[in-house]
Amino acid sequence: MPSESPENPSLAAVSRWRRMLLIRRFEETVARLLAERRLGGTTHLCIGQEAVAVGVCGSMERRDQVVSNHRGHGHLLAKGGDPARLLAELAGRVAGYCRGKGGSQHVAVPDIGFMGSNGITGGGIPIALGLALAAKRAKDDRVVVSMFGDGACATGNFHECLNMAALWRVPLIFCCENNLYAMSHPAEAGLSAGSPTRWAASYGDMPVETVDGNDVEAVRGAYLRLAEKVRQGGGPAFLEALTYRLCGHSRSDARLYRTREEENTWKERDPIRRSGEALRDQGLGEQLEAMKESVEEEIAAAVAHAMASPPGDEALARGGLFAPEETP
Ligand SMILES: Cc1ncc(C[n+]2csc(CCOP(=O)(O)OP(=O)(O)O)c2C)c(N)n1
Repeated sequence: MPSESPENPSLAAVSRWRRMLLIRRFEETVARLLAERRLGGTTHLCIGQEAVAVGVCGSMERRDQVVSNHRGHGHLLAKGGDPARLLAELAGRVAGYCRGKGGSQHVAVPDIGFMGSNGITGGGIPIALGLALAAKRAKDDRVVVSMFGDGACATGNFHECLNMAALWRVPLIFCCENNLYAMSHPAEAGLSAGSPTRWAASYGDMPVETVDGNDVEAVRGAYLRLAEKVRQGGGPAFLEALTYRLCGHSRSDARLYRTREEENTWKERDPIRRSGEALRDQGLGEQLEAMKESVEEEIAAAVAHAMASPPGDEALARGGLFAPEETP
């Protein structure tokens, strides 16, 4: 994969396209493995929302930290995660990032600044606030990002944390992936302010941007603008990315709350297709074809690696529950 270099913006854009495709194929593979009962439980896929993951998490510095939500596979992979270790985690195998004990909803990779997915709607927001306060106290120029959906904006956590972040002026970017629904509940019926940004703008003088969340370059641009302000000590910022989940909320969702026509309108705006068309217009079609093949290979290798790893045993399940006692 070409490295992202400011001297070669086209290659960097191709690299972002590849990361989005990797996330899409990863999620499709998870859906298939669930259907084949090779994975257990359920999971929440981010098909259609890849441009937000890559535009935000893929634009963060390695030392920056992100706290994710229940729809977090794309966030982790965009932050530099390895699909093989994430898939092993989902499958409950010891080769997983948390030795298979975290699964989809509680996977964390602090080494790359992925500070955890979270099964509680809005549950990651206070964790991100705490990390941002720690960053401020440490006086480093780390930025923390909190990823959540429109549904999370109706929680107490959201409002308490926006208030405190504005008061304490911590280096935190609130990123709302507004995919128009919280499970089956339309965002317009759940947010009395009409939009999350109207609320956000009322907390201190927080800079707020709304961006087309299906345009990876636009998301990246908006994120970088806000990150610069935040890193320079300007206090928190708020980014709303308008997007759409092209799949069901979770495994058992028959999507009765929305029409197929609406879905088709959003399929036309598929972020991977859009970005691919723009890159082909720039004469980069050949590179994209090569990337497609390498993504298929990477995913096949991830499945082989994950499934070859053994599941944890009872000793593993009982271990790591308590911090080691400190000797005085
Ligand atoms: C406190 C809490 N209430 C309810 C749920 C059940 N639940 C799981 S996902 C979800 C919807 C979240 O919607 P949103 O924040 O918009 O994210 P999206 O699923 O659209 O990505 C709900 C209500 C939960 N996990 N936690």
